[in-house]
Amino acid sequence: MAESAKTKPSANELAILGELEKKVLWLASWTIYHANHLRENVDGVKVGGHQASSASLATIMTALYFRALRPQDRVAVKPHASPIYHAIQYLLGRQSRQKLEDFRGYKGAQSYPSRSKDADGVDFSTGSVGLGVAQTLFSSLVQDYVRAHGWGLQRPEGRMIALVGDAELDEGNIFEAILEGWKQGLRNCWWIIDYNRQSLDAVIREGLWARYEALFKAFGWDVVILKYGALLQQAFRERGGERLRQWIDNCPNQLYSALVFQGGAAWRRRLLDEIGDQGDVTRLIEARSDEELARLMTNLAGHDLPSLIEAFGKVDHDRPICFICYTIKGFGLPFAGHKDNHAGLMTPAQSESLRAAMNIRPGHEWDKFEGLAVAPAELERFLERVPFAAGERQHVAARIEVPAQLPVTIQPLMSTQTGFGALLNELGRENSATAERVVTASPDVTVSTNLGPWVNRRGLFAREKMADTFKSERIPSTFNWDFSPKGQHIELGIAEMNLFILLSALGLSHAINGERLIPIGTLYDPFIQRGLDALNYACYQEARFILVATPSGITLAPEGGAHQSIATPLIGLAQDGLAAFEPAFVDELAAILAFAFDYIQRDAEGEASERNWLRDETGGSVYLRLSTRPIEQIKRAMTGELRQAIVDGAYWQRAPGPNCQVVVAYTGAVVPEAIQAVGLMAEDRRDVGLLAVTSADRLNAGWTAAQRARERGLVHARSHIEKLMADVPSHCGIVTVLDGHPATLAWLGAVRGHRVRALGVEHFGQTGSIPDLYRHYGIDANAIVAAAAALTPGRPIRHLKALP
Ligand SMILES: Cc1ncc(C[n+]2csc(CCOP(=O)(O)OP(=O)(O)O)c2C)c(N)n1
Ligand SMILES: [Mg+2]
Repeated sequence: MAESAKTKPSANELAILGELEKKVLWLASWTIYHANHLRENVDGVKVGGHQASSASLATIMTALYFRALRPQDRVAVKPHASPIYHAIQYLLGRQSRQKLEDFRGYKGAQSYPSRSKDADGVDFSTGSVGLGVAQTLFSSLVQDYVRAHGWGLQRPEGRMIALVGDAELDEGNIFEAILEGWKQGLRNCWWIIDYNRQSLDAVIREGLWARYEALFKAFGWDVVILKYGALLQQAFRERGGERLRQWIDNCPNQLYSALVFQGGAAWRRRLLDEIGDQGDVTRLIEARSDEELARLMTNLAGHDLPSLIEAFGKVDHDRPICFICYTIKGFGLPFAGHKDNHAGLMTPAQSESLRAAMNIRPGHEWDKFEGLAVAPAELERFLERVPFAAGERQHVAARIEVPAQLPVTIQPLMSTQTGFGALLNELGRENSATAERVVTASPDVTVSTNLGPWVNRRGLFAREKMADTFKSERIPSTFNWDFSPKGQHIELGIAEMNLFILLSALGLSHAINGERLIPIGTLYDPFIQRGLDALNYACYQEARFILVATPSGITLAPEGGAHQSIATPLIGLAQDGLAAFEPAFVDELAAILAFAFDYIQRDAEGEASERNWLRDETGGSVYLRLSTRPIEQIKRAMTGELRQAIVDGAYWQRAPGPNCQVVVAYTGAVVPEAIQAVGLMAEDRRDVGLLAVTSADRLNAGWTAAQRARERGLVHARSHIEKLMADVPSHCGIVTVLDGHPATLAWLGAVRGHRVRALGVEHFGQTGSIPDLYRHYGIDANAIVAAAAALTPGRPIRHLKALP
């Protein structure tokens, strides 16, 4: 058995870890050097950012991965430490040499650790700084959620750990997360700050550690400051040592960095100059060679294995901890400490001398144990017993059975937002597997996005019970706000970033906790843009969730321009990993939601299916753009065929006749205007068609994929939209309309070469009534008719009024 992380390491183990630390630094450096100097580099682009930044974390990651981490722990590694991560996985037999040789190249190890693109078990992707850090916090909350519901208790509780660059803490989303973590009773979360006092551009401000310390403590975290390594601590105990400690404690970051870069002789000059006393202090300095002095003065705790091992090993509680580890950016490399070192790359000569110092023979650079002082067999034995490597990194969770159809009572006049509330309310009544696994979350817009009825039924989640005082005081209220460990709604503060990162964590529960959830997050549509990078991040790491964004567009008329979204349909179209829908009717929404419950659980590899050319087998997350506008509902039977067409993205609400002159293609809440316009044109244009587009995103994706398939020789490939448009005569014009940016549907004309006039909203909204605003922005029935008249020859359309 591996020695427990809690026990003190033996001298032998320390010796082995020291050798591994050297090897990790070498392999990471060689990987970067190889990618820049040796691999055929066709585009001539050199990479910076990795070398110095990686070296900063080599010791900390050695201490963690080879000793402190347990199989159940999950880690977000600072983006630029990717080569260190891959080197460690290589030593553990979880990464191939080929991938290292191809680092940053096609199909090679990724520049920044990636759950989806790397093959060596990355727990959390990182890249956009700050997001991976917050992801660990929310993953801890999700672990608590899962266990509080009685799932996954057979597995030990893991720690969620982030390796954080000090400049990364400038990202506001981190602070939003800390505040939310405090509210939710965060546990089992470690943030290890690589306090190298350098960012990308330069050396950072003095004394930040004290701000961090105060801040983390204010939110209930333990703070552990790891500043000086064993050598320095020993020196401080010598005569004159106290004076040395005072000097180094007061040394400005810039000067310290500069001296690190300059080396032993510079340290000696400076120290003798400033604190030399011809007595104890001078003796302390002069007793050391230049090399020894440099080693002493750079012996920060973040590069001192025994200090790190001790600090990590002695944690015996589940409170969140922030470790502030003093490090040196580029430690062990020629440009250590230099303020410009972020993009620093070793020259051939520098690499050569590092190779010589590491005892590595030319041609043996990739050999795992080359140049190490411990016998390979002993290293092998050690690596085989590393606790971290004992478990599966990615769990596989069973699929949750979901119903093919969702019950809902459709009122004659109803908005999609009300429909959403009604659908979840119905679901909340049930005792089904689906209902059990649904978890909702909202950043202070639970009630205003219509989650209230669901929350009344299923309760709010908290690790500790908290009753609704209004209820116990018998004050009438529409909403029951009881918290308990069994609750199924996570109420967040207003920060939308937190919503998306929480969805990312909930949506990876199947892989991280081995327990699948069906996460549904709600927010106002315009505020997607507030959290967009976090949404992109969640999609990039293949988290699975349903995002319900409502209200949307200028249809939110009296609320005005600050709350009216314009660009979000384009986000829906362009965001990878997210299938976007904008239904107009509640029966469409019911079909889409049932599809979404299934779709978010799919993760089969596979090519696009030949039915609609969408990669439906691979699944993804779902975005529903909903509206508060009550719409007269159509009474119709939901056939299997209609259901499929809704999910594929469009259907003919009124099929175009053989001599069709105009097609109106609409999306979402503008359906009454589209229907009215078709009626107004009926006498003056032949066979007008009305195309209901429920997902511009999926229509577009299927069309693109089918074209690509044809170009590759699959001549019969046809996408859903191509099939729908097959019989529309070429002289026909298409007017597209939605409450959002017109480009969302403008591409429809390119499918079969029809002329298009795309209506939508391009400029900021304002207050008004729906008719006022639809008229002003040109998406009312009259504007549709005017567009059709301009697009298609024929007699004047009688009902057309002059445009405002
Ligand atoms: C959101 C975002 N903005 C900017 C960057 C570019 N960038 C990468 S690393 C970095 C700063 C690095 O400083 P630090 O976190 O202290 O890490 P170190 O390089 O010191 O290891 C920046 C600005 C990024 N990756 N993500
Ligand atoms: Mg830094």
